[in-house]
Amino acid sequence: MEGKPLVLVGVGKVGIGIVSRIPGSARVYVDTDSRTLMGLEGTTVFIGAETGGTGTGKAPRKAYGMAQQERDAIHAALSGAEAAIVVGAAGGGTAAGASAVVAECAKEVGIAVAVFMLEPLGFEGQSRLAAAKQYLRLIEQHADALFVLPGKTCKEPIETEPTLSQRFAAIENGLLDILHTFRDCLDHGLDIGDFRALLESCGRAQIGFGSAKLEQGIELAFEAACRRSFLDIESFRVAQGLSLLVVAPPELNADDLLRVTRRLEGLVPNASLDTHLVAVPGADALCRVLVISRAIPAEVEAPTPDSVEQPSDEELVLNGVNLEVPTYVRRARLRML
Ligand SMILES: Nc1nc2c(ncn2[C@@H]2O[C@H](COP(=O)(O)OP(=O)(O)OP(=O)(O)O)[C@@H](O)[C@H]2O)c(=O)[nH]1
Ligand SMILES: [Mg+2]
Repeated sequence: MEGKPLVLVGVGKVGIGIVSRIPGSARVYVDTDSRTLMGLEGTTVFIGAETGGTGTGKAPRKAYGMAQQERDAIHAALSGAEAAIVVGAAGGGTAAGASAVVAECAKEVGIAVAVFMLEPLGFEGQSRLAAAKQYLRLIEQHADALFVLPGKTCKEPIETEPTLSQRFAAIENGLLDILHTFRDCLDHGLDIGDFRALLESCGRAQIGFGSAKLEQGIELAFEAACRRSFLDIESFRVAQGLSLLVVAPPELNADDLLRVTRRLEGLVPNASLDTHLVAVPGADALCRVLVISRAIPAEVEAPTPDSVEQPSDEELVLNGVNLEVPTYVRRARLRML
């Protein structure tokens, strides 16, 4: 595992495409399709011999069975790491079916494991969504942390309907920001033990990423994490805990950080907040913030295009703080006081 404590695991074509864009990490690629495994830097695990190496044709059950046959290879690819982050698109047969097996194998070799699954988009149909949800429940049984990323993020332009490729790019870039930040946290001093403990406390969770220049202040990055990403701040209400990860230059103003943590604590008086600060030197470095809503009930899912309702002009006001309203949250007529 190249001596790296964190291993990124791409499962299926989309998961592999995303993980292959995070250089500097230990990477494992799992697929039933032999073509997507060609020319990758990292460890490949081919699980598709039974279907002739041509994928599953969107059949998670087949992928689940084939991954079970390759458990030894999956164990071998993961062993040596301390934590794994598994990435895939739940609308794909391979990602939906094999990710649960990968998560189970990770636990068997003693690794903390988080799974990031992209939800199918609304137009892919109810049966695809239902199959994805079924396998997400299976993944949840094995993974320490499960982040289901909605098919829409607020990074899309609000005034125009995005094209399909813009929508995919927004989702992928949002996830890449999160994965880069995790990697940088570990590369710059976050204890792997703390990272493991964080993942192990997540359960079903949501995550938001925001960034701002040092001179703009950490609060701006925090607000962006709450309004422009995969985080529905309604989940704060039901989360059993919140985590704040801050990656910033050492010149970060301590009072500004205190103000952010006070704001978060004010938002969730009944949930515990744990904060991790990682200082990264660099004159032009950004302040980056990850906000994680931990241990939320499964029924509080991040909104998807399917759940989008009539647009409304309501503003989101939380404990007197206007966080601006993400498009999808506004459309879901969310109002929190
Ligand atoms: N982010 C992103 N998602 C995509 C893209 N194309 C398709 N998707 C989504 O990904 C799902 C398909 O995932 P894949 O990774 O191709 O499937 P797979 O895991 O390889 O599974 P198989 O069905 O066995 O090929 C679709 O249901 C879409 O929701 C893309 O370019 N980017
Ligand atoms: Mg495929």
